[in-house]
Amino acid sequence: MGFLSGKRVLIVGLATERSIAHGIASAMHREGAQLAFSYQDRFKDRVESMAGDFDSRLTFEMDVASDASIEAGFGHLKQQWDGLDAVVHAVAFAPQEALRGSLIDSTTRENFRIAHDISSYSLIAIAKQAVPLMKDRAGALLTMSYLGAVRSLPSYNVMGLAKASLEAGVRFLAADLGERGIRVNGISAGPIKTLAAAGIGGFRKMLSHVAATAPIRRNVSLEDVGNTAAFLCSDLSAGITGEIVYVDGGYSTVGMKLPETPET
Ligand code: 0WE
Repeated sequence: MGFLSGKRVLIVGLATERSIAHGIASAMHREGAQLAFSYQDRFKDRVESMAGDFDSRLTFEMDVASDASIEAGFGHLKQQWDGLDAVVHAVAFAPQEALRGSLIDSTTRENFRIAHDISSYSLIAIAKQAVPLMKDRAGALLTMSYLGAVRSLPSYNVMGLAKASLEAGVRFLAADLGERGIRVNGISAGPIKTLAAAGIGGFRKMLSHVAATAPIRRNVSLEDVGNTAAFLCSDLSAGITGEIVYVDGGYSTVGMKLPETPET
């Protein structure tokens, strides 16, 4: 029996087989969870097919930028499920032009608004709909963050500010929802080559720098993140809430590393 058997989990943010949401779905399916998936309109066919691989036929369109669409999505979910145990929020977006050059040059009032709306507010908007369905069910909310929330990094720019806001949201939601038995956590993953990362200049160099520097001397995999996500949505983590768990091979814990030089 898997450690998520009998749990009903909604996954928001599946787009391709390289999505972090796909790694999370695989681990949760392996541990016996029943899965539902929301998708962005353009990924409908792909998500329906991937859902099938996880024995799920519960898929629906949901645009996290629209309250009406989130309401409609949960309306659809409620027709099939009378309750919900966990939601995985694996969605982020900033306009492409915000993710290059310097913060001051690339950030506008509008791309700041969009980044914070899609990447941070959407967790709260989803929580509003999910919480009533978690009544009497030891619920869990999980989101995805990145080191740029707490450190400056090249090009991540306004997404760093949005992730800082998202991480604060995890703590405030955890405080709000704890008395209802709902836990709220985030995973701060090391860089992974997803569709969202594909268009980013210098991404390959970032991956090789992290692999060379991190204590585990490799990049993290979708499986690494998926296993931690499954744990954080399960009763195995009943004592953990308001937390950001780093799944980065220890990269963020290193203060300095010298290049490998042969000993003489
Ligand atoms: O959070 C992310 C990616 C988020 C993301 C990616 C895109 C690319 C396409 C948000 N919005 C967009 N908008 C687009 O138009 N990561 C942690 C991956 C990532 O993104 C970076 C990184 C890393 C790592 C952007 C710049 C520098 C490093």
